[in-house]
Amino acid sequence: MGKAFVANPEEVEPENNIIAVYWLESSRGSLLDAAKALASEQSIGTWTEVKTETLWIRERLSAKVFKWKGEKEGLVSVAFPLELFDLERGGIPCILGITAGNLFGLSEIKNARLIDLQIPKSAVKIFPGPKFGIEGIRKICGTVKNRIPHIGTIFKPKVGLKPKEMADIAYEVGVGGVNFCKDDETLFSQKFCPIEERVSLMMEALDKVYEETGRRVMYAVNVTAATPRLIYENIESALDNGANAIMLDILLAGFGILHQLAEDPSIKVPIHCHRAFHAAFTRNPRHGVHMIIVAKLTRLAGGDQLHTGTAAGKMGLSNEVREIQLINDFLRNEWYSLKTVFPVASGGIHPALVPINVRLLGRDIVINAGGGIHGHPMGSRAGAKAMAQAVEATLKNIPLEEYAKTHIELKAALEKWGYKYAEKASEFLKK
Ligand code: CAP
Ligand code: MG
Repeated sequence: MGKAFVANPEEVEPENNIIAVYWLESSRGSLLDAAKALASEQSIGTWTEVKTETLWIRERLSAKVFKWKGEKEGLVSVAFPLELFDLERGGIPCILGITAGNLFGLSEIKNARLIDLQIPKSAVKIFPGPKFGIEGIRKICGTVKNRIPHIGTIFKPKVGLKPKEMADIAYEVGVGGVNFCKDDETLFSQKFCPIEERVSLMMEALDKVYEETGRRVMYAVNVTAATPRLIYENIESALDNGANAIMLDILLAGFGILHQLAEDPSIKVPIHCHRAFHAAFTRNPRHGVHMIIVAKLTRLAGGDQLHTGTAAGKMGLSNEVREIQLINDFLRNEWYSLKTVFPVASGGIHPALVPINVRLLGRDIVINAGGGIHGHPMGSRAGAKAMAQAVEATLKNIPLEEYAKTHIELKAALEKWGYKYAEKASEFLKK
C-alpha cells in the first residue's frame, strides 16, 4: 500500500474533508498498517489492487491517514474528501457508511472506535438541523426567562396503561409540576393503547393543566413504526388529535426518517429523540462508536431533544461524566447556525439526584424521571412535586434535607430512595 492512503497533516484541508478520529488497535501489523487498511477499505480500496482503478479515482477519492500515535494502538485521524460523499441525497447513511462501515470487521483491526467527526461548514449547511432547539422548546413551555431545568417524566409501567389511565396520570404530573412527559421507548400503538385515542385524551388532560396552572406541558408521543409510511400515519393521527411534540426511537427508525421529518414544513412540533440501542455500540470504550457521533448526527438530522446520559443514575456509564458534559456542550453551543438540541438526562433519576445533575450538566437540561416520579410513596402528583421541589432547592442553593423540612413530598422521596446511584458522581465531584 506504500504511501497511498497517507498524507502529511499540512496537505489536509479541513474545509474539503470530513475528518474522522478513531481509537484503533491493530491485530497484526503496526498501527499505521491498520489505519491504512481502514482508509483504503472506507474509500476506494479493497484487499487487492484492481486494474479498474483510475488515476482520477486514486487522486481525488482516496482517504488519507494524516495523524497516528502509537506502535500497535492509539488515536488515528483520517481525512475523507468531500467528493467521496453524496451528502445531498445520501445524507447521514452516506456519512456512516463511509466513516463507520466495514472497518469494524477488518481482520487487520482488533478494535476500532469512531470517537469524533469534524464536519466542515459546507457539509453541515446541507442538513436541516432542529426546528425548535432549546429556545423554541422553552418558548412552548414558557421557561425562556427563568431558564429552569425542565422536569420530564416517562409514563410507567413502560407499557400496559390504557389511554385514559395515561391521561389521568398526565393530569396529575402536569399539576405536580412537570414541563415534559413522554411515552416509553417500547410503547408503540399496541392494541391496549392505540395512538389516536391516547393522544386525544392526553392533550385534553394537558389542556386542563394549562387552564388550571398556566403552564404548557409538552407530551412526546412515540410515532416510531415499522415503515416511514406508518410513521407518517402515526404523525398524522397524532397531529390531528392535537399533539404538541413527537418522539422517535432514532436508532431503531433511522436517521433518514428523522431528517425527513425535520425538513417537512407540515410538522410544526418538536422531535424528541430516544437513543434505545445506542449502548450496543457506544458502551465499549475500545470498539464501536462514541455517543458524540450520535449527538452530532442527531443535530444535523434535526432532533430537538436527545438523551445523552446522567451524571448519576441507573445506566452503566457508557460515557463518563466529562464525556456527557462534552456532548451536552456540543449540543448547546454554536455550530454553523444550526439550532441547539436540548440534552436529556434520564435513567434511574429521583429527586436526590437533581442537584448533582444540575451542578454537573447545567440548567439547560431536561431531567427525566419515570420510576423516580411514579414510584413516589404518595403517588405521581407528589412525585412530580418532589422533583420540582428538588429543582427549586438546587436553584436556591438550599440543601435538600433542609428544604425537605418544609416540603413533605421531597421528604418522602428522600426517605424512600435516599441518595441511590449518587456515589459515582460524588466521587467525580471530589476530583
Ligand atoms: C428511564 C427510561 C429511559 C432511559 C433511557 C427507561 O426510566 O424510560 O428509557 O433513561 O436511557 O426506560 O429506562 P426511569 P438513556 O426513569 O424509570 O429509569 O437516557 O441513557 O438513553
Ligand atoms: Mg424508557
